[in-house]
Amino acid sequence: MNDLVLVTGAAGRLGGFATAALAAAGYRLRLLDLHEPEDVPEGAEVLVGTVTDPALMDRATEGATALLHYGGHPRERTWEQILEVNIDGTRTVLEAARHAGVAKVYLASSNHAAGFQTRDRAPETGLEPTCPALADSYYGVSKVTTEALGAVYHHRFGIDVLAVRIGSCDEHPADERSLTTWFSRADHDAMILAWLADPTPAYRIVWGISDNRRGWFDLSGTSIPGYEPTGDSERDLPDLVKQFPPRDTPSDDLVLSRLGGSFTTVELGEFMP
Ligand code: 15L
Repeated sequence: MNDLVLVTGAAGRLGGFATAALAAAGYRLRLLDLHEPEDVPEGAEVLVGTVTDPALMDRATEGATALLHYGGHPRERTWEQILEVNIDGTRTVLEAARHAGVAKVYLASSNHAAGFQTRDRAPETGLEPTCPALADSYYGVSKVTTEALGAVYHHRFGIDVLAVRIGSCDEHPADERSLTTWFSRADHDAMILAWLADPTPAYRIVWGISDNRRGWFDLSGTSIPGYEPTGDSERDLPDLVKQFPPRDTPSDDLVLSRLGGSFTTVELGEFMP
């Protein structure tokens, strides 16, 4: 395969998942992060630096047909940090993509763009991926902004943009909430590969959440041809299920009833490890 894919945040967990999946599928890769990723597939090019650097982003996007943008702070930080890296950095990435003619851009949004959505107010058919953004933190605001920037760059310049409201993409989640928001690595990888193979440019916001029995999300129209989530935390995470068996009635604990969990209760701007 000759397509060159740029992955920002390649040294992080999700960037690492994407890198491995893309390498296995035969894509040529360019990886960018603040430091070199631990596992660099043979032949992949590595760039070390920040997504806030326009010159580096121009260099990074040159010749790329697609880019997956995971770079940025992964949890709550001060407003200044979020503004510089997650918000302004994302604009810099999209601007470079536009200049370089990158056709497809995947944006790692997050459930925290809508973290104040609650289970009891979700429709019977589940909360839709395009439900109103109710950010739960400065981090959540940056994800709303990421989605908004993606819309601008799709509608103005025709870039195919997929914004994924990712739940909890962790191979070994440890808390009860993750049984609801879990996104299996297999589903994460399958979504990327199906999206890359879809030739029709669109602007889409989708859930990055598996088909969990405990979920309260509408996963019916994933809108990516060839992708259907197959993970189910109840089946795939038996140890966690043993620790947190199903409840007869849903908990009204804020961390469990609000989509964003502990992000809705942490002090605004406080460092979340
Ligand atoms: C996120 O957006 C974070 O990046 C990740 O670390 C998890 O906290 C996840 O959300 C989640 O809500 O579980």
